[in-house]
Amino acid sequence: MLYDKPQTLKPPRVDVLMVTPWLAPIIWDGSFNIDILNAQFHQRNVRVGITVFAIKKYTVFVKTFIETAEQFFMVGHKVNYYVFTDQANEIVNLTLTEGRQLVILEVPSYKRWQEVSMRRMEMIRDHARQRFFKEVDFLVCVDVDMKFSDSVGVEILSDVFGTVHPSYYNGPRNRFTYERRPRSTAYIPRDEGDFYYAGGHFGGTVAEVYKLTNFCHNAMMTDKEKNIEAIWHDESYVNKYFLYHKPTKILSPEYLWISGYGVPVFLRRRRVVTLLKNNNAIRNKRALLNIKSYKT
Ligand code: 4GW
Ligand code: MN
Repeated sequence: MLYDKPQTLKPPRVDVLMVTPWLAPIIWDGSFNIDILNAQFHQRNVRVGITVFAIKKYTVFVKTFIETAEQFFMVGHKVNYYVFTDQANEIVNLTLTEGRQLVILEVPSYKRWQEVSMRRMEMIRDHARQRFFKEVDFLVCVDVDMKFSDSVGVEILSDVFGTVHPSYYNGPRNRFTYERRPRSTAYIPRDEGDFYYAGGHFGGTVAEVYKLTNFCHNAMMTDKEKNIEAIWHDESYVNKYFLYHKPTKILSPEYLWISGYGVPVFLRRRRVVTLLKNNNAIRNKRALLNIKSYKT
């Protein structure tokens, strides 16, 4: 394989941070050569699982999610889609590329939406232990209300990775929306914190994702007994975990961008974008969800 030699005295980019103080790479366009990485991961015959939850009305997001993942997510590698849902019959049957399969996992629903979101940790943990470790090497855990719009490949894979939240990539740490009540296990003091990580995109090896989800679930249960729930639910516990168990790779906001935020110059690609939800239709109990109520 022919490619340009890396240059010791010439970093490919100087407009963004490309490595953390604990030497974890931060993944931006221009910071990696995907051909080299693909060759390395093909040699290892890597298998990737992507977990996504479609509970209650969120089943409506699955089609776009999988269709765009077929186009952009880990193209050329083995992929298992793990769709956790309370309504298996609502999941559309899509034709997938060779080497890729859809696994539907029936799970319970919860009454409060905060709990729907938070219980993902327990369910990922339990399935990691029961089956994921036999079937895949890495897990990528994402929200379902998003679509892929540019390539997301093996450059994201590492022992344990998190994603910089698109709303807080540039602020001071004391303004991050960490949990600030010392009573909560998710508490982070104002003078600590590296990044504000998004709850909607993290991953790693099955063993590391097991540790992360187990920590978060246990922390939530401790708080539940104390009648306290962290301000941003599962995201607050992910941030606490990553403060004291540093990620080995960090994804830039290219990997989770909010449609409607515009495109700052440093953002050369938008690989994953959130969908604009019609929050009334999707969140209102009585409203019948119209398939056109979200924009792609
Ligand atoms: C308010 O009424 C709701 S419902 C907030 C989240 C809800 C929800 C979330 C749901 O009813 N069903 C569901 O499957 N989820 C899952 O949790 C889904 O995978 C979703 O992407 C994830 C996080 O919720 P979210 O995407 O609505 O959270 P944000 O707006 O912070 O991205
Ligand atoms: Mn979301």
